[in-house]
Amino acid sequence: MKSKNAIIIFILIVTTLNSFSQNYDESKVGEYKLPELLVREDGKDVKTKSEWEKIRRPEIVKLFENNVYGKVPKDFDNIDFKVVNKDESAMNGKATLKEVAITVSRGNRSITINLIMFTPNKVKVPAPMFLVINHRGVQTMDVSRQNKDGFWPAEEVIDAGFGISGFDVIDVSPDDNEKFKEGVLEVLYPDQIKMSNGMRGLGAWGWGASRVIDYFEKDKLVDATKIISVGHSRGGKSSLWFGAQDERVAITISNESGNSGAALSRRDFGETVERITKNFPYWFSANYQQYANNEDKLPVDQHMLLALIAPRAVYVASAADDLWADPKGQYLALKESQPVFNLYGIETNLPIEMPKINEQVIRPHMGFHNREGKHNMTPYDWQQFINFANDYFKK
Ligand code: GTR
Repeated sequence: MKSKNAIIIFILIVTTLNSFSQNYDESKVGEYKLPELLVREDGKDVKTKSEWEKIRRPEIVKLFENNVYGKVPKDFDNIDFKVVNKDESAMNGKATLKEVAITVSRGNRSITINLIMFTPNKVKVPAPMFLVINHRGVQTMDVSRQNKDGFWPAEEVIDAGFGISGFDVIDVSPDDNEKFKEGVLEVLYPDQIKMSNGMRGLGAWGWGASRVIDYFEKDKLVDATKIISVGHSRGGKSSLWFGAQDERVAITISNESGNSGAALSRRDFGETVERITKNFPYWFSANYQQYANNEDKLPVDQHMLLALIAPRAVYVASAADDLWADPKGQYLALKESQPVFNLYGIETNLPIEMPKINEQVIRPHMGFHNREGKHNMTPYDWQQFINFANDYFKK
């Protein structure tokens, strides 16, 4: 009897492990059919940018809201900006540091986002600004610059003539399965929590980034027409959803965002919707759960998210050893988003094959690289972002 039980338990364990096993074998990816980007829900083809903007784009935004990330609420009563620290000779005089408390209220309740920003002193016009949706903790953005973290290489960015900024996502929605509600959800938008298409972690972080742009629009040191959103991994997923919606973002950058970010969900390689919704349910609206192991039923795929960013610019970064995030699936999604850019007359023309490791591809309004090495955001990645932004803003 005992041995029979042991066998049953063993079989159960093996089946559970198997149902979670990840595919890393290109020959086992299998066939998949992506949802049509340019066919409207009424079956008609989208042939012009006006049909895209008036009909198909809003349809796709709604599909992502209702099935993946939840709808981001827009209303609040007041927003207040307070510069709590300013140093015009930061980084030995080459930058201005500001720490800004951004307080947003609805009714008599409020939350505060603590923005950290450096702008280059050598730039006499308002500076283009990188904005990082940062889930790695405020210590990665040390204002004293004692700790120089390659994740947020402020000196290099300043030397290149750009501003760099960021906020810790904990101010908006803690990155935690239990605590994610403590922040904007419980304080400002409690209704969202009950809604099956309510905003969750990734959407909330983007909501916070939008409030930061509200501030940038008032700061003369910042060129608010040149905001570059950056996020790594989970932050990259958030950056894409944010950049797709907030049209004040000029360039949206996703660094190794992988599943439910820049990678195609239907491509069975690396992380899956099943894994991500099990491990991180609080990043997504409750409705997303139904697509676990059921990706073919998703009415969207991630190329459509990238396409929502058009005609503004999108940049997708990968790392060669980061197979969990499926570098090839990210490149394919970028390629599949091209028809929408082309509707605007933008000749994106990405190469058919994924570029070689460490070979950056810059095309009009679109860029990609696949860095050697592991899952991380590094000064090398930042150098590619700067190259791309320089090229894009020159036009
Ligand atoms: C992983 C998760 C990925 C990615 C990553 C990260 O555990 O499966 O989707 O978001 O975390 O944020 O570093």
